[in-house]
Amino acid sequence: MSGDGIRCMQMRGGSSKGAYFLAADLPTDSGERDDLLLRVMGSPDERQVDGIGGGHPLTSKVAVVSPSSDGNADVDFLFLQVVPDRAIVTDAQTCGNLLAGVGPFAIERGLVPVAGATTDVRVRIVNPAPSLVVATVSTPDGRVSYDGDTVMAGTPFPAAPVHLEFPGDHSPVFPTGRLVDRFAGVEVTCVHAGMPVLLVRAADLGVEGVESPDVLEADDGLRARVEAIRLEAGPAMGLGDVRDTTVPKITIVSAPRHGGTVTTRTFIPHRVHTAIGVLGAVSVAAGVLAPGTVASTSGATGDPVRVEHPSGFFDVSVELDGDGPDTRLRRSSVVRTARKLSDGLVWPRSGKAT
Ligand code: NQM
Repeated sequence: MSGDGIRCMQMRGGSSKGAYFLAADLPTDSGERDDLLLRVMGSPDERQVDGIGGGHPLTSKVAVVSPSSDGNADVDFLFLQVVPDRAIVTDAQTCGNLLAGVGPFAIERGLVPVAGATTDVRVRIVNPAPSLVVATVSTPDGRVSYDGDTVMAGTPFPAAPVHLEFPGDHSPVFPTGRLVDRFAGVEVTCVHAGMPVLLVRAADLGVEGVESPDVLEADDGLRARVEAIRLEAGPAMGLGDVRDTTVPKITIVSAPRHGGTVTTRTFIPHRVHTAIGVLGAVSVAAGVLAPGTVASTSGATGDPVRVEHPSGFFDVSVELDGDGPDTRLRRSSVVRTARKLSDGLVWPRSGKAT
């Protein structure tokens, strides 16, 4: 810590935005850390007006980065979702969008040396379960470059690419051991290829599947059905009572409209994503590729699966092993961009968050 301020870098990671900290700059006690982060971000308050959170789950995210004790990784990445309007900080999920900023942040903070025109940063995703990813960062002049031509739906301006390669841990991608379950009277595929996601056909929820996030969020009946499905599916996926957690997500699937593989609208889980999460998209892609799910698309290949979403599309490269309920993830990769927005000190409001 420095004075009363805390060292913090704000970055756009993929189509999301968050506060990046070195673990050494935060309290080691997780309760104290979470209380501090609520005050830094301005929660609990829908607008987060007294903090640096953006008043939406996609702009109220925290990355905590530290040197890794795992010989296969350079840094550890702990992701924390700070809920805007409630005093909740949850480590129940990771975030592939914030992950896109972890490599650049690790280089900027001197945790990983620049290796050449690009630098590979081996990241160990800590939560909810450890996994490895290699982030290839653009470092042309001995430092991180954020400038480039890579265009990514969900963010309006081009930037330098960050290539994310997930080796896959060969864990089963259908956590209930079935390709289709029935929850709250609706056929659902529960899939987990980095993010627990429930796939539901748009027609089974009485929607087209191309509605805007605002329209879907305003549909109280739909929201109630989605939540009823989620509450039944959570325990079946081994996630326990999911009333107060941000997983599983629910992705409404329907036929592609723009030449892609599938159309998606994703509840995360109460607001509707303006695009789609990274690992959320990888999970959707796994569900699309495996035959027999509610999202299976005949003829789809994993190179890439083009996931259409409210602001464009997201290409995911996926390879699966095995078949049926025993399908496993061999590898996946995506390209994202990230950008440093500010670097300095943040001042949390004083007192306790709750
Ligand atoms: O699925 C939002 C995001 C995410 C998560 C969410 C993400 C991922 O877009 O890997 O990136 O689903 O809560 O930031």
